[in-house]
Amino acid sequence: MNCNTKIIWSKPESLSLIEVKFARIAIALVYACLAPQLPAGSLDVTVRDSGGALVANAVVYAKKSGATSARVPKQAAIDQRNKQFVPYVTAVQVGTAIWFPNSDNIRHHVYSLSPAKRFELPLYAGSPAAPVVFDKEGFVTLGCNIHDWMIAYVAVLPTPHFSVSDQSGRASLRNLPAGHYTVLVWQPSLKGAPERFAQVIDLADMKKELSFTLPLKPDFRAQRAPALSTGGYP
Ligand SMILES: [Cu+2]
Repeated sequence: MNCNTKIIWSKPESLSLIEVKFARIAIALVYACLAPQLPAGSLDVTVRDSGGALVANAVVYAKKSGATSARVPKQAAIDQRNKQFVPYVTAVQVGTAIWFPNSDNIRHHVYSLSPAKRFELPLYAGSPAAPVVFDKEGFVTLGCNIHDWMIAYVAVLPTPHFSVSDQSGRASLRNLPAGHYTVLVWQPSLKGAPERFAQVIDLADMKKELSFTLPLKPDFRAQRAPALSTGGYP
């Protein structure tokens, strides 16, 4: 915002309605420029399982106390490549539209039976005509009707502050306005609800580090498609 806006004031009785409107906008801009800027903090989180191993694909999200986050229309994409969803875990804010492009040269049939978002995109190639809007908080499991091993997850969150942990179990949240936060972690293999392991922090203009240790179920995911020679699917 340009804070160098100059207001040329004249006697109120000489102002037309349009001039009054402009003067009001200019005053509002000056107030916005003078409003105290809340300092922003950052949060680095490490996620481990009960055995101490670093955990990837964990969704770390922070809910600010007393704040209802504005829903800013956003978009995301989950690709289908080599008969796998990419990425495996996607985190979005409630209201996000997700595209499901199919980069394979075969057709896929994407669906979800999860209460937070039930939908299906019947057999298709290329990109569907429209994205799917995830309009309800929750954790959504995606599958493909043709390829049973294809699975992916969408964490639909009530906050714009989130990150997914990498292979080193690290997730970073940046530019968090100062305040109290409840920090939660969800992972597809998590035993129990994220609230069970929540941590409350007070974040000011600083960098904070947190670690979470979560009980996880064994991950029996098939890592690749069965070979055609062994009677697999096309
Ligand atoms: Cu498929």
